[in-house]
Amino acid sequence: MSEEKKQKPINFRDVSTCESTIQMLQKMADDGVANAFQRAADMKPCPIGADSACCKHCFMGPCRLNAKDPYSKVGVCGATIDTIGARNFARMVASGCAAHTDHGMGMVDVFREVVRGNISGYKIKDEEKLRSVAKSIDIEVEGRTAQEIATDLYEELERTYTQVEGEIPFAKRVPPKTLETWRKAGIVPRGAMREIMELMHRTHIGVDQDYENIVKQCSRTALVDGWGGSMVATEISDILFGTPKPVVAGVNMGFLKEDHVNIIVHGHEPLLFESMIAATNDPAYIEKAKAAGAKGIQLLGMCCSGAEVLARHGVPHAGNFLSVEPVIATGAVDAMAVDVQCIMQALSTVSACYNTRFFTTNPRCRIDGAIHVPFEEHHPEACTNKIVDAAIDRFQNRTAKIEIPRRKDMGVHGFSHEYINYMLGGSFRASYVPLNENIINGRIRGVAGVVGCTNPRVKQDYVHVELVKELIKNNVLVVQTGCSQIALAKAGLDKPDAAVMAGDGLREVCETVGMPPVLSLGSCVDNSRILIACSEMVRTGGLGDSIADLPVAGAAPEYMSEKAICIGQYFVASGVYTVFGVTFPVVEGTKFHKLLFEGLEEQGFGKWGFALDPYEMARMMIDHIDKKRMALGIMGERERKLFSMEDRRA
Ligand code: SF4
Ligand code: MSK
Repeated sequence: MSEEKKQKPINFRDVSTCESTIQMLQKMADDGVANAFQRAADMKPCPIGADSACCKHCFMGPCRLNAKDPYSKVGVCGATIDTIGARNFARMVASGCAAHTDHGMGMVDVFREVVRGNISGYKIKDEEKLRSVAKSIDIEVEGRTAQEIATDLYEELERTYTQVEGEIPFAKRVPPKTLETWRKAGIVPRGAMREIMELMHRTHIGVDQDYENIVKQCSRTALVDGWGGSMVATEISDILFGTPKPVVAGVNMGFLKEDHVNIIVHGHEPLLFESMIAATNDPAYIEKAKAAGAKGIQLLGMCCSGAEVLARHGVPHAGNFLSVEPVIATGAVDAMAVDVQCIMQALSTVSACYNTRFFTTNPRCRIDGAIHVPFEEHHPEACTNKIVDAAIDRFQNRTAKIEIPRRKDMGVHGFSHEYINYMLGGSFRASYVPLNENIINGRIRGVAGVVGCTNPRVKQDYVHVELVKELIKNNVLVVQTGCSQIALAKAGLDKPDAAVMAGDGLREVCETVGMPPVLSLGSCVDNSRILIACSEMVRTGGLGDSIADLPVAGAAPEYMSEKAICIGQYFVASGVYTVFGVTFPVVEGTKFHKLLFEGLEEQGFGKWGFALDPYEMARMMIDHIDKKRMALGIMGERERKLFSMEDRRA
């Protein structure tokens, strides 16, 4: 339970702004249970690794270069800091892309079996979405049955993963000028397997040793994630489980109920969660829970699994990545079931400390100490029934002391790129015209995507929340995914009345439409919704010919995963200025760094940025938006409102 070695004392208020997490961190400390914040304080990050100045791609090394004097040395094979940096970065992109595309390919597998009638537990729920996705890639829809269209669609979308030559299907959704830039650079993705394989090959010892050439394959691989694997995952999930529409839903640990059997699902794929919803609503199980002395069964989500069902069904969300260990310390979690990605190994230990039944369900993700119950789409109930049974049993035999933080935050979630149409245009003239018009007339200065994880190397939620407040104050409409949106939901910014915190122009638009200034779009794979929204803005007109012309910017201020690096690279390659916080894994002052932070923009793409301070990050994003407005000739006279120190204190 406790860690024997001496721990660095930490003040929990210095590491998180989430009141519930802070309360539970205190409880964990009192109970002698370790947590990620404490481990981060005790683990000094290796500076050479953090800067990517170390290569271990062969056994003549590992070779460590000096980040302070990067050109003073080369590796044993002669690799320069630019080659080493680019190869390390490329492998992060490959890993992130593999995670999302494996998820997406799994969704196509399920979709195919549903269409063929081999899986009966799921069905096509959103036929309108099926037709619109098919139409977007030139599949004939007129006069055809859903079955016929769906058959063509899964066959076509499989190419996203397996195709060896040609362009991926969703390349058809890319604005022509953006696509032309990709074609000129030779980076239109073929298929995910091919791109990841080639990137891994090229970063092997003795292959691609030209950082500019490596970056091209980085972009190609990242693009097959954003416009491929992730986009397919989002679209198939919408077709099978419904396209999200705004729903009032709750976030925070206060949604755990002491007198209920509490089950949390954590991870990324929607399948396990959708089946858990069915199991926990089964009258037989509700009766069983009651017979065990509970008032019912409370299902909650965490991380991106939670974000998927928060958006689609309004299932309450218990917290983002760094709250996953603390929530178990409530003692009220009877079972936690996980699938893939962002599952800390320590959850197994923490669960054991509080007698929470901890289940892995995916063959790709097994954890020492967890109970493994395989989830099979053909018989999902075989898995979910075991989890619910175990949760009821644990409820009946609870031994852990229960302390549930009281905080509950209600807000509006589930904005899809389709809904943005209806919301701004109304059902009779649904389109992006009103959004573009409001950008052109200056009420909305631009659009920012603020996304990504939380990371114990920075104060949890703080950078997300301060950055977003600063952006909306400056009339920048914010769209969100992943753990970031949960941070903002806890801060109350995803409610329509948060419009009072926005600048006058954005506030007027929000109040007219009745929308919040911060729109939650879903999970990490749903960043693809932001790409489609950008395409729609270009297609609608008045804001340039390519995504690179748009007054938009992106940020992942507290990221921690390689998936985030891949997401960042696909936004950059699509034309978006993308600013990351925490640390940037490339040595500053190198040619490779200069290419990412300046050179790519000169070639017609977006570019990377880095800042730790949320206000500096906001300034960089707003400056970029203004630069684009200036180039479009829509700058106009406007006064920038940055918070004074006094405002911030207040
Ligand atoms: Fe060193 Fe080159 Fe081997 Fe990397 S590939 S470990 S730089 S010798
Ligand atoms: S869950 S990738 S911590 S956003 Fe997608 Fe959150 Fe980051 Fe995982």
